[in-house]
Amino acid sequence: MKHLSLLLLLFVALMLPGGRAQRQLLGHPPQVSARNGVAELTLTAASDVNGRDTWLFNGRAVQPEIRLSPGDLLKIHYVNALPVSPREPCDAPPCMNMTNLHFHGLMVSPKRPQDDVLDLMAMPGQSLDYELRIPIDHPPGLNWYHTHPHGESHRQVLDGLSGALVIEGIERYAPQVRNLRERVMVIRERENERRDGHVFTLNGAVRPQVAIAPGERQFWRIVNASADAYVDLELEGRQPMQWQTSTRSRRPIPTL
Ligand SMILES: [Cu+2]
Repeated sequence: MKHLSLLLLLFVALMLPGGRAQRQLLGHPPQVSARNGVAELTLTAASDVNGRDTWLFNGRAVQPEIRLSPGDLLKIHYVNALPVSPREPCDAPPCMNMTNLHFHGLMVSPKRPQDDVLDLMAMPGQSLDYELRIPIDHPPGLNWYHTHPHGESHRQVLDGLSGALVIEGIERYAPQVRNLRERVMVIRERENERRDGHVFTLNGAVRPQVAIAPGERQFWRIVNASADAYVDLELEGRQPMQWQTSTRSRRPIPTL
């Protein structure tokens, strides 16, 4: 897919403007981390009550955040519970509601059972079992995972079938973030409810409020998980924000 990933390391020492109590606070998805070197989860693609594609994790419509360290093993049982007859259009008919996973940014094998987006494909009623070994020398940083069936991935990613995937260890390159409160922010371009326009969401909410104390510094990791939209980041308010890209071409920039 053609899309811009923003892999940013960002510090702020700002207060968001007041008077926004009506806004939803930024939420965070459940995290999946490794135990004894293995992170394991079951993810299900399904159709929600409005006919849109969604992921189910532990019975909830939510996109888990996966956190791994170099050397860890990631095991995902990916279930395609989408209806045989799609309820949404796709880019390249005939739409068959097939699905799979791509691990955007990870330096892992493109062969099954790892990041194989060409041969690994689940039709409705089928499932896939991924096993990815994170190389011991894998760069730390924020990556993401999303579906990648050609012709249908645009619709699925627009519906939000994507999540953040963090490789731990960034503090080795940027020790300043070691004790900061960290927030992972996933920007998604979504279709609005009327299906006549698009809107950006941050961790699933439209323009949520981020709690931060006066003078506090936080470590924000931001990824653009849109299907094909670019984003121009701006923090609402009067003061400028300081930010720095932490990775480029999947390599950390040790300049913070
Ligand atoms: Cu991608």
